[in-house]
Amino acid sequence: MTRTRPLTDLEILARMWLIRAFEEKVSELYAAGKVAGLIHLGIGQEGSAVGTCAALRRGDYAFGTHRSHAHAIAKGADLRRLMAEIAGRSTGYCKGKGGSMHISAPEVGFVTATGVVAGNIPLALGAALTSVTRDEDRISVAFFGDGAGQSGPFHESLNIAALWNLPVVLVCENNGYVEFSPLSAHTVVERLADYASVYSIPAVTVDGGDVLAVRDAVTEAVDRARGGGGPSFVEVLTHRLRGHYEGDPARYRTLSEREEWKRKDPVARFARHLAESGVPPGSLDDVEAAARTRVAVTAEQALADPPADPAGVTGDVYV
Ligand SMILES: Cc1ncc(C[n+]2csc(CCOP(=O)(O)OP(=O)(O)O)c2C)c(N)n1
Ligand SMILES: [Mg+2]
Repeated sequence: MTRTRPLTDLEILARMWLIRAFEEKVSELYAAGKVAGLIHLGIGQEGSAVGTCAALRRGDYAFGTHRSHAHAIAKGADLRRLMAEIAGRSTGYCKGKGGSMHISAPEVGFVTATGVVAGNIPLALGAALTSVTRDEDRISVAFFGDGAGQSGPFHESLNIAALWNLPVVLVCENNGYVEFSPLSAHTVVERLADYASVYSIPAVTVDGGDVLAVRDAVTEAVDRARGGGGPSFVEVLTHRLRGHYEGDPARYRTLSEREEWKRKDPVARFARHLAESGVPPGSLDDVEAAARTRVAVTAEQALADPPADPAGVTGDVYV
């Protein structure tokens, strides 16, 4: 497989803005009643999605969660088909039948997202095994939250990934919350990377507010997987700036916590970093403006598309 050119810093910022603008648009459409269903936004977690996917090739496999718009966009999904899927349009990736939690963009290696917490980790292992048996040189990535760490499939997957030396990178987005309660209400284990050592899987914990730190950590893991070194675990410490789902009043979070998280916003932080390294503020503003314009046009097009066809509800189902 051909090596993809590494993204420039401005391209990384552009991807982060595209995701932020896209998700803010989804939030706006949801509030206006133009998008239905349960919507989980990853606003504040862009550093993880973009940093990880910046280390991947187009042909590598990625598997997402219930909070995966960012992962799909970072992997290169088509914005219009993604928005159409979320808005239940027939032009969506799954003909509008999957919605926000069941995105799939196979042409860019984003195999699927799933609403089943930890359910995607064994799937990512399956893709990694396929890659090995077909001698394809594709690695596989599973994104999952801190809530997955208390589940059976998580531990079974770590065990098998290590035992079979699979080319898989396990990216844990530890935002400290599992639905409406803090991680400490679910487990005494604070750092999910600690689980990896039990299975002899190399692990690292990185600051998800630093997109380049995430990219570098995942690059090391990807190189290990491609080189035959087996699985790695990357724990990304992150924050979600919205509630668990759109409409969640998030009363379980204090004002000071919210303020602190906003200060750590990975998009603003990376823009500040580029400004400090000499990129003219005008060009940084242009990146944000271009993302917002592109998303606005895309959303308008997607919403003009026909809704999902009820007659097709039993189609594309395998028995
Ligand atoms: C197997 C399973 N159990 C429970 C749920 C309900 N549920 C939906 S999201 C969620 C919390 C997930 O928390 P985490 O993995 O930390 O991801 P985050 O929402 O923080 O991104 C739960 C328990 C589910 N979807 N699947
Ligand atoms: Mg969480």
